[in-house]
Amino acid sequence: TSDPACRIALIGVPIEVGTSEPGALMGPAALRTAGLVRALSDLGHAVTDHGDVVPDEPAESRGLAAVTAWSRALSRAVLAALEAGALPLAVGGDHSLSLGSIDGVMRHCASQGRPLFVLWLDAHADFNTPETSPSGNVHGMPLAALCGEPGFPRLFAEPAPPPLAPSHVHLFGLRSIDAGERALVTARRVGVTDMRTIDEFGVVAPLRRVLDGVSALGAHLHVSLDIDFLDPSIAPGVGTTVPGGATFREAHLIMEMLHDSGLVRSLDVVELNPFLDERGRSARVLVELVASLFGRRILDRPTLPVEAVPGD
Ligand code: EXY
Ligand code: MN
Ligand code: MN
Ligand code: MN
Repeated sequence: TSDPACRIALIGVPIEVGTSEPGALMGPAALRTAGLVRALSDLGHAVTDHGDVVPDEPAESRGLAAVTAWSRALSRAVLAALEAGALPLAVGGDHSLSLGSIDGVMRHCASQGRPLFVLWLDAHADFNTPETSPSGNVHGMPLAALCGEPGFPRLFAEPAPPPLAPSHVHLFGLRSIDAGERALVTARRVGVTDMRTIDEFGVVAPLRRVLDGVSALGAHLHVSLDIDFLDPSIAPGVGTTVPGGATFREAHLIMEMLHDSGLVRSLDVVELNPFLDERGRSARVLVELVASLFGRRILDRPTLPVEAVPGD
């Protein structure tokens, strides 16, 4: 997203069957109401709002079968956007939508012979399997499924792309992980920058290392932004808040660094629950963060190099 203007395919995904807290299905509408399209077009981008995805079969109650109906339809929409040269922006809806968005991205990258790297901005690891999950909620499982862990029958349309390499996944902002997924994240050597690391080193050095790795790989960078990555004091509109999240400026700095890297080729914005929000506050924070990722700056001139900052 470093080029001054890009073509953005906005895809609404009003899914909430991956969670047990109703309300995330209103997420896409809330983000549109909060001015997402206008914020991006004001930056010079060509935004096409493709409306909301319709699941392949009528969504059953909850669980994997219901999520599969959504993710297969979303995968096709994301793949079509990438093949048309646009940057897919999938807005949810709960985090199980990433099964569809990243499946579509994986198919595109496989056709291009290009590695994929996933940056997962989230308080959680989302690396549970149906066996390890304490809740049975699929929104806590997408990365395990995408990385090929057993227990997810017929999730992806055949022929399924090769699974995501766990070493090409980086969890950023982690502060809540279950025992079963902790064992998997460790065993599979998934990249992690948890909140303790951010407390000690800030966001810049850890994120710079991740981006240098993505650049060295020549990879397509997919960013999956779960609103619960933010501290609940700035984004209360989510069903899975965890205290001690990223501050407003830490989150903007991450978005600005992602923009400046020019590596981001697809994006999910997930888990906004307007039913739990306060007068659209969280929706507006998300729109501002997405605008920073797509190039909104405080000043137009480039940031002064540190040595140029007048010292004493
Ligand atoms: N780890 C818990 C579970 O699997 O149920 C909580 C998961 C929350 C998932 C949200 C989307 O990030
Ligand atoms: Mn998540
Ligand atoms: Mn989360
Ligand atoms: Mn590799």
